[in-house]
This record gives sequence, structure tokens and C-alpha cells, in this order.
Amino acid sequence: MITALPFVHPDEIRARFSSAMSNMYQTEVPLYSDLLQLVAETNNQTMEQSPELTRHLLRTGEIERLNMERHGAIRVGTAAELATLRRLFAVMGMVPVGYYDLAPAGVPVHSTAFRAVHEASLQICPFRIFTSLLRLELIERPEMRQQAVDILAKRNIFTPRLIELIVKHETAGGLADNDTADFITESLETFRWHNQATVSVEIYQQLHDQHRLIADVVAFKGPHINHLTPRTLNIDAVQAAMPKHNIPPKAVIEGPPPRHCPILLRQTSFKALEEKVAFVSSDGQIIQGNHTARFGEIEQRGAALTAKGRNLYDRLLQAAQDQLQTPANEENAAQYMAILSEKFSQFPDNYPAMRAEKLAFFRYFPTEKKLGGSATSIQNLTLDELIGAGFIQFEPLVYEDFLPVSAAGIFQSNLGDKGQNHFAGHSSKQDFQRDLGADVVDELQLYEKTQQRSLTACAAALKLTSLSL
Ligand code: OOG
Ligand code: NI
Repeated sequence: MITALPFVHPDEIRARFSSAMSNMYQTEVPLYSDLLQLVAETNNQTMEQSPELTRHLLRTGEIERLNMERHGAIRVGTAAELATLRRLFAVMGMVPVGYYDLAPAGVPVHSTAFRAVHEASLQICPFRIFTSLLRLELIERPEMRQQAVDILAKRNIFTPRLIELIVKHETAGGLADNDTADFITESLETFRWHNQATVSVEIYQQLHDQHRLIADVVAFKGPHINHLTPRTLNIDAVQAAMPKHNIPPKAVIEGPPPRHCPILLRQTSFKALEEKVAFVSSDGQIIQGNHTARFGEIEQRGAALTAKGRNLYDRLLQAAQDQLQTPANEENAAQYMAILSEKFSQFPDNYPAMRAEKLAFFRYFPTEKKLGGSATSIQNLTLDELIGAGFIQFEPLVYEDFLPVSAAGIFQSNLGDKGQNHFAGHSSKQDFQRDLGADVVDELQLYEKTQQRSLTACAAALKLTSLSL
């Protein structure tokens, strides 16, 4: 009798992959290791100093995922590469969520984030990967565009064994333990750093003159992971401590200002490293040179906002940038932060108000309060009344996604000052989805569903026939 080997759960594959990726990046970029240590120390201190925050992390379970929480970023050059990545990430239960157009901010890419979608899966491993596709159509000179297309057409970023395992997953419905180990080793091959370029130093320079990003995507064997970002509970503290640890931070933290109740995402990064690269001429001659691509980043995550909350966020951020007039930089960083805080005084900074005004998504939990003889008497209570009577508590849902303006700021800080201000050309979500071979998931619907599932669980615990917002 043949017994089928049990499949490893995609959540487990993702957890193993995320940890293997982190180990690989620690050996590739030792400064990332130092950053991890700094973040872990700061997180412990922050929790010691704030019992309220610790209680919140315990209630939502976030405390268990904190130390393994990270996101990475990669950039690819062709539709075929992007579509195969989608199939690769599907093995780990990661699907494309959201569409980010970075062209208006001067970065010739559009992107999505591969991640798990269900709160139970996110709890096991929230690993996400920001994935960008180079928009070759934005390269102005046709002969350069064609050259990039030709170079990219020659490379294969996936090993044959990896493709075999992806197909096996698709046809059999999963991967067994030994295949999982192979899958992880083989996929790391796609994301590791190659210190040999695929082009000559002259071609590299031409690509680089068009845009540094074009050189980074086109001149190498594969989409090297360009950063891995741990999650901190206090980004201001880490930003302040970075220089003392010889980790140079960018001038300003991207995203909202510091708040009592954090929202969305705040991010900062350290400058890209200059790394030695061997360029190969057509006659096989090797010339040593440099390339800067890989950097480090940290982030602090807060509440996921509803469409209404997000509109308010976008409006206040824009107002702050309009008032500053020039892009935030080293000289005006303090002034920018002051303007930002002033603008955001319009965004309520306590959870009950954010809930009442429907600015954020929440997760509802039944409390310890016993029903006693009140099972029938609470039947007709509204959610607000049940909260008021102490039967239900709520916690903000953590934002699992990215912010296009912040992402562009992170890109820019690593692309130097020569970057173009913006690319004309319309946003093309449809083109992106065609290249990806699938539609991207709408993140707002995911938060909505998680919120609703928590209400359903409360209704069951309190023996209510239904419960709605
Ligand atoms: C991606 C930059 C965006 C983030 O956290 O917003 C990003 C890249 O540089 O490839 O990672
Ligand atoms: Ni990032």
C-alpha cells in the first residue's frame, strides 16, 4: 500500500523560508545583523516601559510574531519573471495584495506585496515581500529599451529544480517535507546576491545613466533581495540610536508622525552599501567595479485604516508636504516633523474615537465577563452597548501592507539625488495584473473580513444570533 506523505502546510513553508532568508541576509549584509540586535533590544525596553502596549500585544497575539516579523523587497524585469514569482510565493501561501504605482514619485516601477491573507496565517508568519516590476516602457530612448529587453530575455532567474517543485505543488496540491527543504534552498538561489554582473562595465554605465534602478534590475543574474525589514515597537528610539551603532539612517522617518495610537506604517532605512561587482566584457574580460543596491530598513506598524481613514491620512500628508514645499531632507527634517505633527493633530489619537469615526479597522474579543442569567437580556444589545456593558473589548487591526509615498521615499534615499522627479505615463494596474497573470487582492476587503470574523466569534461566545458594526 502506498501512503501519501503528508504535505507541509504553506504557513509552515513560509515560516521556514522567512527564517532561512533572514539567515542568508545576515551573512550577506552584516549591518543587518547589527540592526536586528538593536531592534530586539529596543523592543524589550519599550515593552518594559509600557505595560499598556504589552497588554495590547498579548491580547492580539502580536507579541508572538514580533521577533520573526519582517518584510523583504525584490525587483524584476519581465512579465514572465513576475508571473513565475507569483507561482513561487503561492507555495508559501502568499498572494499578491495591493497595487502600488511608484512612477508619479519618480521610480519607474509598479509593485505589489506578496503576503498571507488570513489572520490565523499571519499569526503563524507575517512575512511579506514587496515586489516591483521595472516599467521598461518608461525608458525614453528606444535603443536603450531594446537593449534592456534583450539582456533580460537571456537570463533565467529560477533553477530547473525550483520550477519542477513549483509544478509539483500545483499538480499534487502541496509539498512533502523533503521537497520543502529543497524548495527553500532552490528559491534562495533566486534571491541571493551575485557579485558578478551579466554585462560589461560600459553597458552597466549606460543602464545606470538611464536610471540606477534599471542597472540594478537588468545587469544582474537575479532579483537579489535588497533589504529585509524587522518590526520595531519604537521607531524614533531606533532612529536615534542608529548613528551610535554606526548605522547611518536616512534623514526623515517616512509615514505618519509619532502618535499615542500608531497608524499604518512608519519606516526608515540606512543607506545602501557600496559593493564590489565583477563586470564581464563580451571577450570574457573581467573588470572590477561597484554597485549600490542593498540597504537596511526598519518599520513600526500601527492600525489599518478604512478608506475614510486612509483619505484623511493621504490628505494630511499631502498638506504637510505642500507646506514644506521642498522634499524633506537633512536640513529641514526637524521642520518637516513639526509640520507633520501639526497637520496630524486633526487625526483622532485614541482608539474609541478612531472607532466611532470609522477611521480604522478593529478586532473584537469577548471578555471574561460571565453571562450569568443575562443570556437572553443581552440579545438585543448593540455592539456599542455590549462594549459599554463590558462583554466585548476591541483592539486595532495591524496594518499588513505598504504605502506608495513611503516606498518611493525609501527607493529615492537609495538612488541618490540624481533621480528624476516623476515619470509621465498613466498608472497601469491592468497592465500589471496582465503581467502578473492574476488580479491583486484588495487589502481593504481583507481587513473588513478579519473584522467581521472577530464579530462572528464574539456572537458565538455570547450566544447571540448575530452581531454587526
Ligand atoms: C522597495 C522599496 C519599498 C517599503 O518598505 O516600502 C519598500 C525597493 O527598494 O525595492 O520596501
Ligand atoms: Ni521595505
